[in-house]
Amino acid sequence: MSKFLNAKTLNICLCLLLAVGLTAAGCGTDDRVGGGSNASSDASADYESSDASDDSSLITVGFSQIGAESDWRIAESASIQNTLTVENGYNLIFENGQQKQENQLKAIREFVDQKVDYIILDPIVESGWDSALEEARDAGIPVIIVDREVEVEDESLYVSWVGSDFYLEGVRCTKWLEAFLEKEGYGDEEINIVDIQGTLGSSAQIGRTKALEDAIDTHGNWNLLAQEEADFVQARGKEVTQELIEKYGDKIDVLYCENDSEAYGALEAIGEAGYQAGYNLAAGEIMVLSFDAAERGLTDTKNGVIAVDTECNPLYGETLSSMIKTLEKGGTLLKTNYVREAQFSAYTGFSTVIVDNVTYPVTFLTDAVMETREY
Ligand code: GYE
Repeated sequence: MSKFLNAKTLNICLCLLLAVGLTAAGCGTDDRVGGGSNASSDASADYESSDASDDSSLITVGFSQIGAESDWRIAESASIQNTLTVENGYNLIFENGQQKQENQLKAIREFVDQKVDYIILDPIVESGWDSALEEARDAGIPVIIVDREVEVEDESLYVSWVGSDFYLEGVRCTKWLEAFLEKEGYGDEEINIVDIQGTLGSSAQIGRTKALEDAIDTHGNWNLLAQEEADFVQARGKEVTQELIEKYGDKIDVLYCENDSEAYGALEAIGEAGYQAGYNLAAGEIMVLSFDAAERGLTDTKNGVIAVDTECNPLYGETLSSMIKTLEKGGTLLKTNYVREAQFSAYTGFSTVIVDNVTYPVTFLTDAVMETREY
């Protein structure tokens, strides 16, 4: 953005979608800030693998989790571990994949050997699951996919998927950026954007990256300076941002971080390099965009150092429990279930973004809003 270079040198509502009654926090509104208990303390739960108990009246569920790479992931694990409890009628076997698909494949095979009643899989990447899921299907074990998606030849390998529309999240973010630039008179300026990507091949990365690339294609004045993978991890987010600042320095206008943890790292790197994160592009501030809306991400958003945080909701515990209960009663689930999500900013210039003729709220972040958050 030439003009700025100088300055810088200075909740899909699941209840609608599942065929037999489900509950999901936030149903009925796109803005999930309205209710629920504060689950942030759940994040202290133990995420180590756990073993099956012998009580045969319990429903045994094997959950293959990706790892613990981000606040989001920790909140998701806590939600599932705190819901699929013995008191609620479950015997949960939790396997932490430590960020490796091979560990997740091994976990699925172990669940099959253990003859669990259900398998829940949160897949690190989309491809490579066919044979392990075939083994589960051959053993008659229903598989529910959560959060990220799988790309399989035969869709009957899993019963149902519930997760986010990652492309829509990305589009909501880029629409916010477009509206901001327009509103602040930067609409015709050159805008240099850097994409700090999540784990390559994961649904969250694929959808969010594609949304940015599509927006860049339709905005002649938006330039994609670089795309670097940071694996959804804070430390990598920091390293990658340091390298990018060294390489592009004053040129960077916008950092599109594909999750909050990367944004935390990016903010550290920005500060250490002597830059400021914020909205004032003309004064040389770097605008940080993020996804997840975890507690710290929203605090940073309230303070204006993350410009907009597009929610990705990790609280799947109740939803998964409802899905399993539906299957237990002989009910059926829709194959594809999107959760509804919100978007947050401390910028007051506008309060909605429009995507494909649908109007989505952008929630102005206040302390009162923060208090209603569950993760
Ligand atoms: O955005 C990120 C996490 O798959 C939606 O994975 C999830 C993503 C989330 O590590 O923080």
